[in-house]
Amino acid sequence: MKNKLGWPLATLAILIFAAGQAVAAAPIANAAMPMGPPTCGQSPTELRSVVPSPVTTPFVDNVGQPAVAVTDSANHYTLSAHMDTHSFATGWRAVPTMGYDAVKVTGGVNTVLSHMAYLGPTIVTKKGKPIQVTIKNDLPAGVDLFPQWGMIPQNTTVLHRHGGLQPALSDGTPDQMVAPGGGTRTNYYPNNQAAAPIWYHDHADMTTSYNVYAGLAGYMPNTDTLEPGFNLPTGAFSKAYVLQDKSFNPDKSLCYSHGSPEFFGDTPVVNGTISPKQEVEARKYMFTFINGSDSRFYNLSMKPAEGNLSTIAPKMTVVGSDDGYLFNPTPVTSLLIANGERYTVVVNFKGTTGNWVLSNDAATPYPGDNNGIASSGDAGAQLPSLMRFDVSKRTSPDTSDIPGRILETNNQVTARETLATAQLRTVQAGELAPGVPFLGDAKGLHMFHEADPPDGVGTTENINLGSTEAWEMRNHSPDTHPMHTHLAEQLLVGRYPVTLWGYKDSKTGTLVTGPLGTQDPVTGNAYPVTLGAFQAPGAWEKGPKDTFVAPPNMVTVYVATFTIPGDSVWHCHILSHEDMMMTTTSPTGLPVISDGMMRPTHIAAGIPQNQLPVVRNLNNLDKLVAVTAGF
Ligand SMILES: [Cu+2]
Repeated sequence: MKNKLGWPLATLAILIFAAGQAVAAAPIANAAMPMGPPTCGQSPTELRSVVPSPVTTPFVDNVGQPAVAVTDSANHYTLSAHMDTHSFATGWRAVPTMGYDAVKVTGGVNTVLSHMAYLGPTIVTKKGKPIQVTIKNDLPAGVDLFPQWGMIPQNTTVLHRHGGLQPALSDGTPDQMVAPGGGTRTNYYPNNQAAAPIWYHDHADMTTSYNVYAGLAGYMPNTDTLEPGFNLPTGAFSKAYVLQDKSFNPDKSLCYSHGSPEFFGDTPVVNGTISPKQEVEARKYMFTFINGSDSRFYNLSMKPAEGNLSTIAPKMTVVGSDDGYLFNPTPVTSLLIANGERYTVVVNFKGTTGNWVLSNDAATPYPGDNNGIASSGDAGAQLPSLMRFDVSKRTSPDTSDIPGRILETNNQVTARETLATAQLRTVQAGELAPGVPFLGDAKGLHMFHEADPPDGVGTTENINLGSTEAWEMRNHSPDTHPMHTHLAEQLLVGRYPVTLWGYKDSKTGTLVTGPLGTQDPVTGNAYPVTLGAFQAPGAWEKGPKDTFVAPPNMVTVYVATFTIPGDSVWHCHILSHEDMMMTTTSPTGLPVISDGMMRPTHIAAGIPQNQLPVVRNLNNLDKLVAVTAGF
């Protein structure tokens, strides 16, 4: 989206509807909320913080690692989603947040086993060892942490395990809501999958962005018996970092102003601490980066801190992504990580001295108008420095390694090899009005809730159980969207640039073509009319994944075999896009409600797919993606 919104009132009228029908748990507009100038963070029309957060000296506090979750019975955890208070920096008072505690419940009373006032404890799972996790919603109903938001949340919660291959009923889809005031739901995780940096986070219908911002997210890596053989850095030399951006009120409490339709904070927070530092020895470390931000992409690199004259920069090698290890670990000098993505990176500080800043130069919103690099033209605030690594001498030999190849159970078949049997499905992303993104199928853009206007099409992604599908995501919106599919390990096939879009005029039947934004005015449908040459994935994004960077003016193709029956979702992982919960954003001040970039999936045996062509190979994919058969 652009920083200035020009909302046609007719469009607003389409988008505004009663929260009663299919969305009973949706938050309600806070009529008492004053519509004056914002008291913190973003304004309705500015993605930069118009009221900057209080400043703090960076790189003072040490970054922590989340507590490790303790079971309350054999192979069972209970996570209590609760309100708490947390200090984001030394000298800052503890302010209201949400977190998950691992608890044991006896007679309705929680005994805290692993405490987290913000974020959640780390649950380490093992391949072949199933666990159950009960989510207990100890949030109070109707208590609003962020009045700037203009909505009164219901404080329902959903526990979603992102990247896990679990039964659909244990997945944590937006409709699997748990009521506040002590409601529970138990999810079963079979852990029949390779070692992977899985994470968990809230997925409540239309309030995911609110709940994750408040703190409802945690790390849940799966391990297997192959992993120790890779000889990567482990133990104290392996760390996980949840990267987030926040805004704060003058009183140091969290500000969530939800500018439209993205949120960009002006303060970097890693594992719940503002601009922290990490002491490291001059050796190899394995870092898992989790983008737990609402809307911000990060383009990570290591830059010398002020005064550091060392000329040997720490070397970054990507060894893993969302759902497992890369077959070919790949050195990078910078690494783009979009919302919901995880990358596991070995950083070698050997030979370096002094302090190094984990830096970021990603545009906000991404990709902006400077090829993804932050520029003065960005609508959102920039965060050039996230945290600092302070290098000291090695205290013991570094016997870890970066293997030339990593042989895992889920990384030896390439995306191209899967095309032999894959069937091609078309999906698309576009905007129905400027700044109002939606997802759709080959025919047009749709809303999530079945009864919703304007089309009420229900589920369009009906998938035959056991089949392999390549999805071509036609993104004719101005933003890059991180596209996430639940319950499937996917691989990136590649991308095609689009130079001309088009649609068939419903009255004349003729083909209308034009640049980005050219689309059927009624359905929002757009076909790629002119395609550039196929672009192979970056070496770092060839591993097992579940979330893909889908740039504008591109057809991004990713492939998966769907092995889990049931109902789930695919969506954009910009949390404000999947929620599309905007209030203070429209010039009229009216609430705008719709899960804009959320779509259902239905996976079952025996669904005929004769309409989906078999891809066979890359040459044929070129032809199929270029086909304008719809005209
Ligand atoms: Cu999006």
